[in-house]
Amino acid sequence: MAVSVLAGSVASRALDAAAAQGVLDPAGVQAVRIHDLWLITLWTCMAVFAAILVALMAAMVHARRRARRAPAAAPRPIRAQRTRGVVVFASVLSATLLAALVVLDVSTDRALSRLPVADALHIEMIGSQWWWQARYRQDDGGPDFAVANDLHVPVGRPVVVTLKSVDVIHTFWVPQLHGKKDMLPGRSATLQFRADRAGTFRGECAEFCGLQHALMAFSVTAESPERFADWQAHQARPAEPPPPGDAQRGQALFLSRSCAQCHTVRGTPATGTLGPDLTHVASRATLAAGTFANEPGLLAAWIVQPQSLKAGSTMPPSELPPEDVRLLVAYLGTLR
Ligand code: HEC
Ligand SMILES: [Cu+2]
Repeated sequence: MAVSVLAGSVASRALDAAAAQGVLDPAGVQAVRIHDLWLITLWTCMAVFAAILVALMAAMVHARRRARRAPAAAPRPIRAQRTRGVVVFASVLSATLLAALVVLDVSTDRALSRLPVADALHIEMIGSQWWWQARYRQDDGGPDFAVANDLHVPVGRPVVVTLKSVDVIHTFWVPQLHGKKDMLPGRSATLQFRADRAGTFRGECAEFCGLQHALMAFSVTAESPERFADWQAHQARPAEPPPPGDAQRGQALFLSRSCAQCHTVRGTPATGTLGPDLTHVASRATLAAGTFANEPGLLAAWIVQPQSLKAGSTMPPSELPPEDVRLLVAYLGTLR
């Protein structure tokens, strides 16, 4: 109970603290284009709305004045003709503005798909209820590696993301980098983006996908090519063997319990694939798709009863004595 009360307050804030998400603050070429289109549409619609209000006011004032002057006078033919002229002009103007917006819309769409992708970084993003797996393909021949919910990309280099889903329809969306793209089970789609400035950008699933759709977030950290190369080299490495003591006993527990059947820790016999790759889990700022901050107390609560922090999560609760949970937390904490 205490844990579930706590969950409510940590859940919504965990990833907010680590990453920003704002459609009005684009950080990549494509997001800038989408933002521009949105601004043009907004200002056009506002101008049209204002013009309509002014015309409406004028008509009302006019009608009042006329009623006061000659209550029962029939409209004169000359006035009817002028009215027709105004209506025709307004209709043509509306049609022209709408057509112009359609043209801008189509040309923005075209420009979005024309990002040059030579020398792109390739990431395969797989959506599951309710978390993300990102598999990095290393072009220098290094081994592929997977991370969960925590992507890093180099600033200025295009990224090609292959989108897949293992269960239902999810939608990949990082508003500051690009628009939305669906992830359909049994199919794959691609999306290209380029981050043009450093920062951590929040992404989220934008298609209702079940109970924890709201707690299916991830982050994209754009950093200098050098820092990215360091990150990539680190993530690609297998886990260091834990130091003797609590961590080592925790590892033995991890491998003998159900954990290893669902989770992979590269460099150990744990090769499960139903849950996130935990090889470098301690390097992530948040856990369970942005649900809570990665700190020992919450991690322990998660291991005992994942549903207390994220109702419906597909990781089962474990009936472990507190001492075992403490050892597991000690071990996971060494997976930097
Ligand atoms: C039936 C498969 C299954 C078992 C067994 C299992 N897990 Fe998980 N685990 C998952 C799934 C699925 C997730 C992702 C849940 C989510 O984000 O909603 C997860 C998430 C996690 C995370 C958060 C990882 C991240 O980066 O967000 C940790 C840590 C974790 N599990 C540890 C454990 C430990 C320790 C055990 C053993 C006591 C264990 N798991 C047993 C499936 C499993
Ligand atoms: Cu989803």
